[in-house]
Amino acid sequence: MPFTLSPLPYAHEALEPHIDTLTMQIHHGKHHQAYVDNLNKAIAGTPHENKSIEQLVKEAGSISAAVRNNGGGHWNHTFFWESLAPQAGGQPSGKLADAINAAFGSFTSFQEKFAAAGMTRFGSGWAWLIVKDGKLEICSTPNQDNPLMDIAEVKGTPILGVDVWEHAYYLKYQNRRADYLGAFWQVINWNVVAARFEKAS
Ligand code: MN3
Repeated sequence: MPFTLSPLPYAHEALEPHIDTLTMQIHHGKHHQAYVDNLNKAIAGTPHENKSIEQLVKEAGSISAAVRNNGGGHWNHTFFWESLAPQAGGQPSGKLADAINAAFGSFTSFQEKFAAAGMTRFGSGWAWLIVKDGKLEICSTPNQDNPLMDIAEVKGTPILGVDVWEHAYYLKYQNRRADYLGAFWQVINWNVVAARFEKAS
């Protein structure tokens, strides 16, 4: 099988109390595992077997719905786990902080706009901070789509993303997506986001 689920880069309970242990166990061990398993089934015996996950995602417009949804699910969740850390949060510094201030006016204004993108994504999807033409932008995508996909409404290089599917927050926050999005700021690994920004700029 070409794709495998990597272990989380921290313990399941490491993001407590912001993201609870049971949610992390089910989200990573069941949901993400299912995207990997279904992706492997969907590409078995096809020319897609030899492609990287990045290649598959970029070709989303010309691959089957099963490969698009599960390939997107695999890429998005891997990216999401790597964006988080215990004892994290706070604010970015350096060039990333400057770029956020230039694009959105202030860190607080960026937080408001990013949360609004997550809140207004109807149903399941993701909110993203991307680099597009050298500048930062906020956008959102439905289902397991992402801004790398050729079919994305707004295309760019993601440097931060938040999963707003109910499975990401329902056990702890129930219908309170806004509370989950508020807690998300406490677990962002800005070092990782800054490194992605450097690479994308
Ligand atoms: Mn998810």
